[in-house]
Amino acid sequence: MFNSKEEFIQAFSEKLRTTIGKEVETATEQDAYRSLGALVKDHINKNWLQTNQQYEKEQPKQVYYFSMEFLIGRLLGNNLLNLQMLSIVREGLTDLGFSLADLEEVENDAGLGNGGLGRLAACFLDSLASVGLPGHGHGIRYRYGMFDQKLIDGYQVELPDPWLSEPYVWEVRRPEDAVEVRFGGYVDTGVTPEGQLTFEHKNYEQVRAVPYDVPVVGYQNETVHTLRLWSAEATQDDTLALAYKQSMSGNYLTHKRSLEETSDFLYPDDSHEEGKRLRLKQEYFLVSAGVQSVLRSFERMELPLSSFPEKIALHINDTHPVLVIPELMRALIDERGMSWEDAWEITQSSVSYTNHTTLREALETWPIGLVRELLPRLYMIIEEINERFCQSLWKQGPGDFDRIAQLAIIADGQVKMAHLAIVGSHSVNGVAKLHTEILKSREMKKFYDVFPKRFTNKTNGITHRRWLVHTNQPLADQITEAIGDHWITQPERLQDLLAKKDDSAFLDQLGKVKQQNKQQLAAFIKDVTDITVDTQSMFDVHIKRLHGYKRQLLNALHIMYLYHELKSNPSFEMTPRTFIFAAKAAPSYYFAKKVIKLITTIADVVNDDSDIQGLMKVVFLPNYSVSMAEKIIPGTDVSEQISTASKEASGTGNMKLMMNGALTLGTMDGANVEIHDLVGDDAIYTFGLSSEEVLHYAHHGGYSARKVYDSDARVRRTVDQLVHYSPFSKGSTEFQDLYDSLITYNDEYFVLKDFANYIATQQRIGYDYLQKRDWNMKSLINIAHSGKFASDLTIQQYASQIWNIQPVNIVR
Ligand code: 26V
Repeated sequence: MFNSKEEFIQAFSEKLRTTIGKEVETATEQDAYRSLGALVKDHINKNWLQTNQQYEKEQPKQVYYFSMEFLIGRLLGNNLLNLQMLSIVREGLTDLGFSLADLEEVENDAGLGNGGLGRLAACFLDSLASVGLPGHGHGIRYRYGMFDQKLIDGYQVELPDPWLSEPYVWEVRRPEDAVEVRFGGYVDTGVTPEGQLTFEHKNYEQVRAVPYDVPVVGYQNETVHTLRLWSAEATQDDTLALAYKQSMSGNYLTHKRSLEETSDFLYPDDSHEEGKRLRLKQEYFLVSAGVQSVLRSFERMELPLSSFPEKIALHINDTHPVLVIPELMRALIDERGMSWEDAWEITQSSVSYTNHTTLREALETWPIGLVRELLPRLYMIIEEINERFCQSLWKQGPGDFDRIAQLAIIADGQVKMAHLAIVGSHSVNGVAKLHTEILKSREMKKFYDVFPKRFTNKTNGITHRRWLVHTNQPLADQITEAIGDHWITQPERLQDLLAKKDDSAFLDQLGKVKQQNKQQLAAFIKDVTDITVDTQSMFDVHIKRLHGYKRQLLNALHIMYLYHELKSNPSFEMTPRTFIFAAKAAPSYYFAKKVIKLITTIADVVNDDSDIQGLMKVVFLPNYSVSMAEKIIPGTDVSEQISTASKEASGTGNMKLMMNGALTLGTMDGANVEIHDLVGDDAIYTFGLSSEEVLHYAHHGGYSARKVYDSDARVRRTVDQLVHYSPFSKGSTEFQDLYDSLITYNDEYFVLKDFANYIATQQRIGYDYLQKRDWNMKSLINIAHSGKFASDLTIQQYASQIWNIQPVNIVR
């Protein structure tokens, strides 16, 4: 480590010479970024090696977190923070004429995820390393991550995200740990002379899985864990290559491409399960490579297989990696000669599963034919698991065919991945209290009745180091000045801030920090969109994936309503507002894309209208990403968390915004409920139907959007602007389908039902915003309670209640 700025400058200049072959004077920002990355990596490597050696020697139980998504974003700043190198590096670079902030911008975001589920995985890895709990990630090294979103004429257009176009400084390719993954072919069943069944997989196609390891650096400890990202390559089988050359000449390249294609793209849709063959191939690719790799490290310990669950926990992030269950069974039975019963015992006691959604259309099911064709041996194993499970159900309730049909893993021509996950694991958890209750009492009730002890809640969390210490340094400094820095390693200590609740000077300062952050955000907005916003106005922020249930449409309709009032009602009073949106829509999600077009249209109309100047601006920031979130969140006043109650499993943006002093305007959904319980009625703005009411309507009917439309003039006036001649529709049919979704198709997400309530709550929040001292006090109450949502705490609950792993102190 560097003890001084001078030492750093010397090491950095030397790195520039040895890696890039340049002197500081001629180095570009790209050069400087790469040398700095390499320098930081040198330091990481020592701890990485040490961590691995100590784990090999002490053999603690370790968790492997399997996830199709790790939305890690940029690593430079976070790694510097965790290595305690931030200030020396910042100052040294400044002396050399570089700015650390600018170098951070050089790094491409690793956008290997869609949204909350992928970001959660990244936060969990950070926390595991930072609290010293032995745990690593297994994921896919997609050649193209989440698509780049461009706006053309206000419409979303998707472009590929070539994040690997520059060398990725953090990864290490480890060809020596490559494994083969097999697809297709058929299974030859035989019997040994001793009467044991054998299964031989034949005529398969083989893909080589090569791991690229990314270090996960703990906060100011010596721990460095591994995020192992698998990349697909054509197998290095020379005989295959030769055969192709001789018999089918040109086809070898096509064949090679088709194998490598496996890890090309992240599927950018997290709302509609499509049953695509390549997606299933990706899932098995991750699972098979990961399970082989875990078994290799286990076998290096030279312990009996029966102790596998004492040394290893396998966690699956949603059902996407659920094939871990049959794959481990296959490895134990076919390749290690174990009995079904023993293999089942090991598998079930090692695997645990998190459910992240109750939306029917997002639940994974795969057509039997596809699974059987692509994964013939795994299909046999799934059939056997299903058979045995259905038999056990029969024993509990003979003759209850309905129940068995509803719980079966294979039914209606489909393999139901959630059923496989519940049956094949020892733990099923939801991601917020409300979500877990809905799983237990409704969506998974029948399973809960069979396995009551298996279900638990683990409310999501976020790493406060990235989302507060790193991205909001002014606020972090103010907190530390007031209560010391213990909160950085013990986030629940943020509660000590409550002592400052009535301290005017402190509250004042909190307001100043927010103001400073808003100015930075305004500069960013200007830079990206050329829109000038008023930093004295209330910054109202709605940032997340675009989904019907997240109700960006409700927010948009409210802006249309305000605009109409401002234009037509001279006595209408309103706190000046800046509405900020950022959201990507799945490329095939027609409705979501229309909502983007509506928001960008509203922005064009409102921002151009001289009557409205000083009162309202609307901004849609294109290409939302982790690094963009880091810029928006510190400057937010109001956090929009307005999902249809019962639909948002947890939310994590709500936690990040709260932690940065924004007040939540939200429904009683997901973790909003827990935010409400913590901060109390006065420091959150809740509105709308309860989850019970929504679920009641969903099951029993009785909601008529048209009745709301007919009876509420404000609803009618606003909704009509979508289709009648208005500044937004300009007489076109552009928004006819949005209108139809509300009126003709009865408003699936209860937008109109909650509209009046939303207007009233927005009015109240606008008024309260002007009471600066009170507002700052509410902001402080939110920050003080946000430590509850630090992922360090969440991960400790997973560790003690699900994985049974203990912390290890790495010493150098
Ligand atoms: C589903 C699918 C299905 C089609 C293929 C691609 C794909 C990719 C992801 C998903 C999962 C959607 C579930 C999800 O992201 N849930 C979110 O999880 C967050 C972390 O627990 C939680 O905060 C959000 O409320 C929840 O919506």
